Amino acid sequence: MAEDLGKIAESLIAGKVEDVDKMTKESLDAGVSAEEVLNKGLIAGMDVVGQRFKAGDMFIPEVLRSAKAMSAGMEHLRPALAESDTKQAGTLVIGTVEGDLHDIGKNLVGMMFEGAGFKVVNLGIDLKPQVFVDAVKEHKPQLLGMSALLTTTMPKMGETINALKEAGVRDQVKIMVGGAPVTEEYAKEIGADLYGANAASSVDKGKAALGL
Ligand code: B1M
Repeated sequence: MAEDLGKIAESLIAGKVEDVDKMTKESLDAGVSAEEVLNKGLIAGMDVVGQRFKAGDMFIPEVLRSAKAMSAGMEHLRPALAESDTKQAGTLVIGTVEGDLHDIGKNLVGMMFEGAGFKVVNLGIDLKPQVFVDAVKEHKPQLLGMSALLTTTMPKMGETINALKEAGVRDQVKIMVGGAPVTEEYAKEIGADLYGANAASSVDKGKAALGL
């Protein structure tokens, strides 16, 4: 079975969307857990894509195919990851900050929160601070999550927190930030309440912060 997960990773690296789609479903049907398919198949493949992209061995069109393959696989995991006995632990509003188009990690975090019984409002990508402010006013979430994958877009998280303060709604929510370049120290520096290193630990931290 480990071989099959390796094949999912290889197909993801090669950008074979249909193969990843099919093999992910087959693995789940064969009884492999969603967490294993995610970590040993999809994320393992995307880690390699990241390394090759950095090294200049892969280019944007190829990375986009791999991202599409990852999203196709994740859709099969959604029901398992979002399966929950707990109803309505609270509401999470989540989005990727302005200037940033990366959404795979943010979507994964959202799915995991769904699995923990949260109502999740996924705002999308490239979001101006005002969009987060409006969403807090509209949805009155207990948690607000911001994702940034680029060092150049990380400061937008701090700008958004300032916009929430100016709008007088900062104290209504716990703010969680995350994404590959974000650190615990950075989260503190910009005045976020919580830092999420990965999807699973983000859920644990979010629940603990709300006393759940
Ligand atoms: Co981009 N990209 N990319 N990219 N891309 C990175 C981030 C990069 C590290 C690649 C590299 O050089 N090694 C690099 C950033 C360098 C930096 O700033 N330090 C980079 C670059 C440079 C760029 C462009 C600038 C390239 C260019 O145009 N020259 C460009 C920018 C576009 C833009 O946003 N304006 C760009 C474009 C793209 C694509 C569009 C091609 C594609 C994104 C497609 C999509 O998302 N739909 C893409 C991809 C796929 C990547 C890599 C390869 C993979 C990201 C990913 O999905 N990882 C990435 C390399 C890497 O990260 N190693 C890279 C899998 C995902 C599950 O992990 O997103 O880290 P991740 O999420 C994790 C945690 O971070 C955390 O939990 C998740 C699950 O465990 N987490 C949170 C994330 N958000 C959270 C929020 C939370 C809590 C936890 O609370 C709210």
